[in-house]
Amino acid sequence: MRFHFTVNKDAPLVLTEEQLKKIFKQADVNNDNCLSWDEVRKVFDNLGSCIPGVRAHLGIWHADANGDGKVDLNTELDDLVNYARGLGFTITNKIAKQVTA
Ligand SMILES: [Ca+2]
Ligand SMILES: [Ca+2]
Repeated sequence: MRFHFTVNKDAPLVLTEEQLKKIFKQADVNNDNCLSWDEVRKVFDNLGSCIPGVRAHLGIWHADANGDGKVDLNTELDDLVNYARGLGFTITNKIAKQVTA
């Protein structure tokens, strides 16, 4: 089967909104339907950020509409995803199986 890409095939594949949503939803390890700083930090760490702790702070700051210091997966996730998308993370081997599963 052949796939056609409009982008240069050597260019890294930037994570889509849907893929980022999936990654963040899987990051809720204690299943409280919120992402804590630590849970967000792990995501940015897996995405290959050099400064995952700072990214987690900024991401939560962008998304935390009700100010409880966490990102609610039902109401606040979109803003966190938008923030992460703006950083242009690409699919690495480490996360490929996570987004294709
Ligand atoms: Ca959680
Ligand atoms: Ca919140």
